[in-house]
Parts: sequence; C-alpha cells; structure tokens
Amino acid sequence: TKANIGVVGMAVMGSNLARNLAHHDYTVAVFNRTYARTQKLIAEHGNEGSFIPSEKIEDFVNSIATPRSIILMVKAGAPTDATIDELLPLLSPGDIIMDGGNSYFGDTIRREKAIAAKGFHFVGAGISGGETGALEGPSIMPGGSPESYKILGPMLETISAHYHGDPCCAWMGPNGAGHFVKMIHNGIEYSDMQVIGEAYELLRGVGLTNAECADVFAEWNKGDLDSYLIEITSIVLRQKDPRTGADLIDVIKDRAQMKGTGTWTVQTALELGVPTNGIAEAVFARAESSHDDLRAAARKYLAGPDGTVSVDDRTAFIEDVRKALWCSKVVSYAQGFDEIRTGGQEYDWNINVAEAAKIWRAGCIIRAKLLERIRQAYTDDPDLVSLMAASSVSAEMEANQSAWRRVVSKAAESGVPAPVFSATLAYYDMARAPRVNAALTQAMRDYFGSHTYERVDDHGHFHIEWTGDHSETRID
Ligand code: NBP
Repeated sequence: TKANIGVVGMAVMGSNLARNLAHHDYTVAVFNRTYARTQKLIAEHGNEGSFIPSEKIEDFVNSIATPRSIILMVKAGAPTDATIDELLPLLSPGDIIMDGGNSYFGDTIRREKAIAAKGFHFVGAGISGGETGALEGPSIMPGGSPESYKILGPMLETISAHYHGDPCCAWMGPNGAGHFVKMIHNGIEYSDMQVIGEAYELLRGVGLTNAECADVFAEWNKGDLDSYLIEITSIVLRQKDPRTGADLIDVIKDRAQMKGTGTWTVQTALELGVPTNGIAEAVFARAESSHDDLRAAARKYLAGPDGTVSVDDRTAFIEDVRKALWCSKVVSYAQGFDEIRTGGQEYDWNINVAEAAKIWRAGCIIRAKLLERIRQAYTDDPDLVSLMAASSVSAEMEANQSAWRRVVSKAAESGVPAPVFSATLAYYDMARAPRVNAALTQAMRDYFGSHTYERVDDHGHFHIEWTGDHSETRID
C-alpha cells in the first residue's frame, strides 16, 4: 500500500507531526536528509502507526499515493529551497508540497508562483504549538490554492488541535497568507511574553518571591487572562535549579534570543504603515536584553531607582498589574489583527480575520480565553477597524484604564522597564485623542522642507512663508 501523505524532515517538529498523522490512522512516508534520524523515529515510535521509511528521496516520493501530499518540516530558508529543488523533478502534475516550517511569507509567495507554473501545488502553512503541539494537535494556518486545501485540508484538520470540537486549522488565503498569519501569531507571542515579563518584574519589585509570583499567575490564569503563556509562567517560576536548589529563573541569563518572526512582523508592519508599537517594543526588548556592551556601560554610568516598587496597598497594586496586563494584551492583539487585516487587503488575500482568531483558540502558543472574544467580535463585524473598538472589549478597557495608568506611572517612578505596558497605553491614548501632536510635526516639516500641511477648515495642501511675508499658498 502507498502512503496517504509524506513528511520530509525528521527533526523534532517533523517526526512529531508524522507520529500525529500516524496516530490518526494515516500511512505516513517519512524521509530525512540524514537517514539516521528516520531510523531513530522508526526504532522509537515505529509501532505507533503505519510508517514507510525511505533512505532515498526517490523511494520516498514513489511510496506516496498520487496526487501526492508532501509536508516539509525542514529548517526555514535555504534548506527549504534545497529540499524543494530535490523534490520537484520527482513529482507528478497535481502533487502538493506543503511547507510547514517558519518560512518568511515573501519566500512563500515566490515559491508558490514558481511551483504553480510547473503544474504543482504549493501550500505555505504556519504551524504553532511547539513540539508537543505537533504531536498532540497544533494550530495550523495553511495558505495556497483552494484546490489543494480540498485534498490536504481534511488531513490537517484531523491532526490539528480542536476547540470544543472545532478544528484549529482553516484555509487563510492564497500563496503567502498562511505564513503571513503565522508571522503575526509569533509577533503577538513576543508582546504577550514581554508584557508577562514586565508584570513579573513589577511583582518582584513589590517584594513577592518567585513562588508568590507563581501563585499570582496561577490565580490570574483562572480569570480573563486564562492562557497557555500565563499557565507556563506559573510553572516556570516554581522550577528549582537541579544544581544549586535555587529558583531556576534566577540562574538563567537575562538575555532573550530570537529567530526572526518577530522582526519580520515589525518590518512588514512598517512597510504596510500599520502601527504595532507593542509588538515592536517586545522585539526591541529582546534585542536590548542581549546588547551586552550597552548594558555593561549603562550599568556603570547611569544611576537611577533600583526597581524596588513601594506601594501603600500591595494587594491593590497586584490587582492593578492584572488589569494593566489585560489592557496591554488586548492592544497587542488589536495591533496584530490590524496588521492581518491590512496585509490581507494589500496582498489581495481576503483573509477572514475571525477565522484566524478561531484557529488560535487552542493548540498554538498564544492560545488564550481572549481569543474566543476576538473571534466573536470579528464575526459580529468583519470590517471592525480595531479590536479595541469592539463593544465587548472597549467597556472593560475603559474600566481598567486607571489601573493601567497607575502601573505605567509606578514602573517609570521605580525604574522598572515596562516598554510594552507603556507603548500600548500610548497607542490607546493616541488612538482615542481628539487631536494629536502631528500638527506640530507637519508644521515643522513645512518649515524646513516645504512639505505642506492640510487645514482643518479647508481642502487641499498649503505652504506658508514661515520667514518671509507669512503668506499662504495653496499647492493643490
Ligand atoms: P530544524 O529547524 O532544526 O531543522 C532541522 C531539519 O532540517 C532536519 O531534518 C535537517 O536534516 C533539515 N535540513 C537542514 Br538543517 N538543512 C537541510 C538541507 N539543506 N536539505 C535537507 N534538509 C535539511 O527543525 P525543527 O525544530 O523540527 O523545525 C522544523 C521547521 O518547523 C522549521 O522551519 C521551524 O522554524 C519550524 N517550527 C519549529 C517549531 C519548534 O518549536 N521547534 C515550531 C513551529 C515551527 P538533517 O537531519 O539531515 O540535518
């Protein structure tokens, strides 16, 4: 018998995805550049289902039923191109290659165009949930031709996570749409993690131990903040160092790394002109954490408060932090969804924003109770300009904003860096302000560069002789 599907790349993600498929009674052809990895999978998990291992890529391709569905789970970038180049001469018309790696959506657009021209389907699918998700049910964001989704979709929906019976997998749109949505998922993940870190530092600032912080996060996880990242925060903070017995968090170096998806989210936002300052601050916070020279010099020369947070009522402050965290989280999601909406229009993908929220409710790293509310908001109004303006969210933002302001003030006063708390509050205030300081910017631009300004009481563009006779000229 031939395999229903093939998986290339037997590192952690590919092998777990292959096992997930096999657990759902699919016969899975498996291949890896280095055969030892394929052998390891078969030796350790071969009895979990029906696998067809191949050492040679030709045998692998021939072991799959046509039209073939082949999932790539190899390193993003050049390795993905190299694997595609090896596969293409072996395929038959109508076969589908799905790239499940964290590829840049621009690469996916390029690959889809080239591969479609050769008569094959190319699907770029974002997969989130880490290694456990790949094994037990990830959130899957596929983009490509609708015909290929007819074939691949049912298999992907079967192995995906489910939220109250709904699969966490849906077609996002043509070519790069799936990887674009996955990129934004990761951008939101960055800000979610950073703002949790800021809350943690403030809790430590008022004197809570790591264990007490863990209890606070566990408690928060029972309410509106219920999410995977809050849940694992409470677990992480309780972990002891097997070497010293100290809290592990205190012996982990305070420098965060990144692989690129957060940076792409911000670069793309800049290109699209979408303000995503919460996500950007989270990316910059990781960069600053790893900027050893800067931090060493600044520690030596820059004095200031030491991060101790003094408050009259600690319990009330902790509650303020919870509310601030919720508000900042909503703004980060609002920014991410704004980017999805704008990108969807710019690239003609017609992305259904509610569907993106729907498939993030389970399986993925940013799964959170809030996502059901977001799905509902975009279902009720698919043209919603901003999540912040959804009635189900705005009232609570308004109710929580005093707490949010107190937290940002307290952080600044105490020397606790809170870039995402502050940036998202500034975004909120700027969005709702009747008038912002852009008039002064525009006036200065006209002063030094004759860039013109618009008037509140007239149409068109104008320039004034700032230093001459102060006469105003209409430019168009
Ligand atoms: P890695 O990203 O570490 O990639 C290792 C795999 O790529 C191995 O199978 C390796 O084969 C193969 N490979 C490389 Br490297 N260069 C190759 C080449 N030139 N030709 C053919 N194969 C090549 O694996 P991973 O962590 O399992 O991730 C797989 C994909 O899934 C990545 O794109 C990743 O970004 C994405 N992803 C990962 C996670 C996660 O939590 N890890 C989550 C979501 C998405 P070899 O064995 O012969 O070296």
